[in-house]
Amino acid sequence: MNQDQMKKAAAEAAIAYVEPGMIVGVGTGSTANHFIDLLADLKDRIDGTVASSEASAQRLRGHGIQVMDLNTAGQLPLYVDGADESNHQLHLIKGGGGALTREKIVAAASDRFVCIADESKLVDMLGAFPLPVEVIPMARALVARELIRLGGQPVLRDGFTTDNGNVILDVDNLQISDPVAMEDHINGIPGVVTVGIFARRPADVLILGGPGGVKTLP
Ligand code: ABF
Repeated sequence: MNQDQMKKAAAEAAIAYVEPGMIVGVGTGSTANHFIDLLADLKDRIDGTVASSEASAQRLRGHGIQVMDLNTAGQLPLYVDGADESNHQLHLIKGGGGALTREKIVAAASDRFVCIADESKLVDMLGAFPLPVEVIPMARALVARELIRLGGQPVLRDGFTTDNGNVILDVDNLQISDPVAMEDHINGIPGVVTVGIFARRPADVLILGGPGGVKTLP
């Protein structure tokens, strides 16, 4: 079973959380794309979706699935999305796909956040994956200096603009031993829109696809 097959297996398992009449929050990335493609079979049984990126919105609409504005949808019962890393407390690193801000918004608006990933994403300590930080363009250098003071090595994601018109710094070399504290600290830097640590609002369920099938945490 290759990595993509493991991602698909996790997405298939997440479909079980979709109930008739739901408005479903939908994430971004290749694992979320498997979920979107599977959701197409249920499009007449759900009331719609809220997408965490323009890319996911386009994919959903391509299947004929209704995409709603979050302000119209209100509180959501379910959000399904991938991640770049998860620790055993279901604190996540997200944003490799550049959609971290809207992902964090939709996760915050959801009663249950089901994270889907291949087993390689489960780590003991977050930080091997470069931490994405969405930044207001004028504050790029200011934020970079503060991240360096934290021990990080920030790199501007070249040629990338987020759906919100901002830039992303990918920060290497951070030892994220206390994800909540690091999330709060980076969030407090003027010019930071979103840090890709999902610890204040972790996943509620983590479904990991592996060679022997799927494993669900906790
Ligand atoms: C998205 O899923 C991003 O937050 C994260 O970077 C990405 C993981 O990508 P993939 O599912 O392609 O491994 O939610």
